[in-house]
Amino acid sequence: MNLRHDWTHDEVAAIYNKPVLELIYEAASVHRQYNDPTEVQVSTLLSIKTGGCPENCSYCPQSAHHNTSVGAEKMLELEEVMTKASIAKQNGSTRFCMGAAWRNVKDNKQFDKVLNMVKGVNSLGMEVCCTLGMLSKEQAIKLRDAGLHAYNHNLDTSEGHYSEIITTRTYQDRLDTLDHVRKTGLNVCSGGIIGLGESNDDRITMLYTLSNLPKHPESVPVNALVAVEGTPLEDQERVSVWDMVRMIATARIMMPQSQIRLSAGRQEMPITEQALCFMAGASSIFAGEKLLTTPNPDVNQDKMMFELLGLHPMAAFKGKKQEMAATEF
Ligand code: SAM
Ligand code: DTB
Ligand code: SF4
Repeated sequence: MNLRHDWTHDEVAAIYNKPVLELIYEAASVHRQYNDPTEVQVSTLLSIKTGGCPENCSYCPQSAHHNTSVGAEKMLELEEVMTKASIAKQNGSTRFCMGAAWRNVKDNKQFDKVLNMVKGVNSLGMEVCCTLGMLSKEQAIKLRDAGLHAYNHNLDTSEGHYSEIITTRTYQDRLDTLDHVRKTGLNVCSGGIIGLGESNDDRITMLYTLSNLPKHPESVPVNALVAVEGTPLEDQERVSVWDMVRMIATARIMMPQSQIRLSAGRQEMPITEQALCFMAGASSIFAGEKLLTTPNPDVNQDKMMFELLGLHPMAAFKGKKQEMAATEF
């Protein structure tokens, strides 16, 4: 089916601003045309290198610029990562995403260690994802050859709002890394955060940018800000479920074959709110009691929610088939 890469800003705004129940209905219909709405891709996150990050992202508890309870830690050892990945697999996750609080990847021993972790987790039959900051094409190739399935690198907000949130890098830096990842043949995971003080127009512009990339990101995380004490955004109000629903539904309509991931913020959301997000086209979650550094619902809570809502976890590498179809743009 036809995937569009020529959405106009006005079209996106018209979708985002529809009466919310109409928007949910439309997104739910599109979701059913392209995907099995009872399947949810379950991914587990692990912070393999926590804290002390030189970047000044104002939402992030791991930035060395902010005084939070998250300190700089040493990189995890391979053994610990393998144990965590096996547990995640036993608990129904088919994707394992390793995060490092780095500005960018450097060609050093630490990167060699990450490459070994990628090999190890890949050997468990899980989809391996990494989020390590900026990346060159050569580094992306090394990750791909080690068995990486996807690379996460979020645009986070609109280009216009970016400098209000981060000043240690530019939006173009972000787009360049996404280009390196895409050209290497890796799957792209890229989305954003709402609740940073951005306007609706910033949200619309971010979705416009994501959907007009040469190929839609295979996964699009929609994070609600987790306001962490000690960060400049500590006093931001919790985002309303209707804002999450509008983001998810608009992303679903514009990028119908992508996994739209209901990401950070679930800890504060009752099942009724999460159900609205699934209805609006969310098709993936992060599972496990911790995201990178902040709490998330535990696996038993999610098992209960899946039972209640009639959802079930998606098999690994199912997205692969969808990607083949998605190349016909
Ligand atoms: N350092 C790498 C980078 O920034 O690309 C990778 C790790 S970074 C923590 C990954 C993503 O986590 C960020 O792009 C951001 O979208 C999300 N994130 C970080 N702190 C968050 C928070 N407090 N609330 C919601 N999302 C957050
Ligand atoms: C994404 O978009 N959200 C995840 C993952 N990609 C790496 C990270 C959320 C982090 C929330 C704050 C924390 O736990 O430190
Ligand atoms: Fe560093 Fe990533 Fe956090 Fe920004 S979001 S401070 S780059 S860990």
